[in-house]
Amino acid sequence: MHKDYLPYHQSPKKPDFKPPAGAVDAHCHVFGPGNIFPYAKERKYTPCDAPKEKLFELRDHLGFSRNVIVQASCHGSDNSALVDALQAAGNLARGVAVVRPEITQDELETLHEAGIRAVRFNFVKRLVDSTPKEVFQHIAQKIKPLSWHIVVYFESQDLEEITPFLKQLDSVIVVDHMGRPDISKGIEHKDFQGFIQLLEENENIWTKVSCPERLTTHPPDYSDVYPFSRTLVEKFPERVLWGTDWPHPNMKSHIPDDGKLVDVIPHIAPTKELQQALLVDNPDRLYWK
Ligand code: 0GY
Repeated sequence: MHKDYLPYHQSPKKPDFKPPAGAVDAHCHVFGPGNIFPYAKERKYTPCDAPKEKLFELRDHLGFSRNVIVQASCHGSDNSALVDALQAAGNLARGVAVVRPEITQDELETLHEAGIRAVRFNFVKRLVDSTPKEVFQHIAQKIKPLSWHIVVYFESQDLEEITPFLKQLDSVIVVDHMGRPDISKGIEHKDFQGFIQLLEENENIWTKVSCPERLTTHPPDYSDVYPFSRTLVEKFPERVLWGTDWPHPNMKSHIPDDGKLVDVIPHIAPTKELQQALLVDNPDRLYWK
């Protein structure tokens, strides 16, 4: 672990909000342990180990039933730690992998059997070297027979450049962390309105209303992010997912308390129906059917 790296919270509070039965934390990671699953040579950061046992403990502590574990850039395209966690979780977890364009159909089938249901395309420059769009297109074609979807991670200033590419992809696309809006600009700003328009015009595009801890301008109070998440939940109740983002790689401002993150949910999904869709029905449709 790098000396400036903030490890995850060691004793998160028990949330006041009780998630519905079957609730899914649809964005979290496992890291290492590095002595068994070494970090990738090309990584841009070295995290603290965050092994599967700790993730499953947190899931139970927070009152969740299931996880969607997302391959993070520090493990590159070696999905071994992720697959190991999926195998240990059985039906209680699904995964999002990062794959090389040379991957064979047999290797994809093996990942499917382990519980992988999507690939992730990462455009965030501080996390990965850039991948040509043709390479992503090639991968998008390869996963078609498996009916996987595509998770994309980018920052709001890149939305305009990426939009034509997103429109070419005809599978379901899930945008991480609401496309990382600049909260200080407010929800009326053209960037966030552009993101809403993208979802209005493309019914195959979903988003995760996650990461208030990264987006807020006054941590650890996340209330300035609520209007953004709530707008998306209310406008697109059937195309939103929620996740903790545990173990919160690359946080600089503070260490988030995962229990407090769960307590954000009723502020952004204020009715039982919206909570059921966000936490159970939507992830079920995408990952467990
Ligand atoms: C997240 C966010 C980050 C990191 C990664 O793949 C990753 O390394 O996704 C980040 O630093 O913003 O979703 O975990």
